[in-house]
Amino acid sequence: TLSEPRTCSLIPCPMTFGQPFTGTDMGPELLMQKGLPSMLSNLGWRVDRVPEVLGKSFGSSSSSSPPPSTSNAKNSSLVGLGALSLAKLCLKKSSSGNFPLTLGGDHSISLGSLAGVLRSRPATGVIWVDAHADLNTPWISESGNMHGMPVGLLMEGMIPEGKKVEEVEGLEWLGEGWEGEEGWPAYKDGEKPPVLKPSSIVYVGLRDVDKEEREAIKSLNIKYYSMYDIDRLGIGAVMEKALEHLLKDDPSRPLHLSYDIDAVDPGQAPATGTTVRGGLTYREAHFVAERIANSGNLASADLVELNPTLSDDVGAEETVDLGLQILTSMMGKSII
Ligand code: Z70
Ligand code: MN
Ligand code: MN
Ligand code: MN
Repeated sequence: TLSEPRTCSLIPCPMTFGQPFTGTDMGPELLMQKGLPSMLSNLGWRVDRVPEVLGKSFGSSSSSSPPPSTSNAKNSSLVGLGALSLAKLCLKKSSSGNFPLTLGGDHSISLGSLAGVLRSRPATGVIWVDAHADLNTPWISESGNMHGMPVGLLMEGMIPEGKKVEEVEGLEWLGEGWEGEEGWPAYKDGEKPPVLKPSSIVYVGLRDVDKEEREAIKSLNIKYYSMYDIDRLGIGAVMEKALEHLLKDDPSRPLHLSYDIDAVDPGQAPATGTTVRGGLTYREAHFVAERIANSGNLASADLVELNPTLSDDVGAEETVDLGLQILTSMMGKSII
């Protein structure tokens, strides 16, 4: 007899405040309109449609501008509030055994999705598919854009001596002294705030990494497969090595896939905020998702940085369609 259908919690999170462009909030609606829920049901998933995380009162990028920044973490109160809302949802949905699938929005939201799944499943390993390392912190970022910080803010060893992540406005919920609120309780009975170990992440697709990020990747010995490595080894060998790195000590470890559409070559994915030439081909982009799905370990995921306003209509449609195909691939669609 077939196993029970699993439940995918589809979570639209149209955040834009982690980067400079409007339009990044249109991703979730376009993916939903194009039929993502029924595509997932056709793959055998029960679909739990979660209402949009940020809500209309959140401050849409078109109608209001965010308060001025007080540190080198631009819009940190809004980014932090959005990430906390998403963290609560991901904590709740993953705790009840669901697969939280977050639709961005810019990549700052992964601070929330990752914090949420790490809190309920601390053993989670992460595959970060991106042109960028997103390993900055407010203390080293050259841009101050928080979509470049979701990994850095959660990574053990990235917060400088004498600094604390909870001192960043909006990120109080990541500090040991957090008093707790509905959906995101205080840390007690020895529980520590969610944190990611350097050995628990693998990068795939890197090709635009800042100097301080590069130094941190080397000094923390973080596993990465850049576009150079993909050219040298082929995407097949890269994915075997990436999975081996994360699963060698615990073959049943849950995995989180954070997929930034800018990992894909701008020829296939032009509608995103930061295009970098020389990215994943159309097939490589699919294969990454297919191979991770095939591991049987994938337990949560994000797809981020679609921005249909940053290209012509054809490019926007191609990018959204590619996003849908990557999503169905990671959720188990196979070619044959
Ligand atoms: C740079 C920064 C980034 C995405 C750009 C770029 C980060 N390292 N991430 N586009 N998706 O500003 O921190
Ligand atoms: Mn990114
Ligand atoms: Mn990126
Ligand atoms: Mn730079």
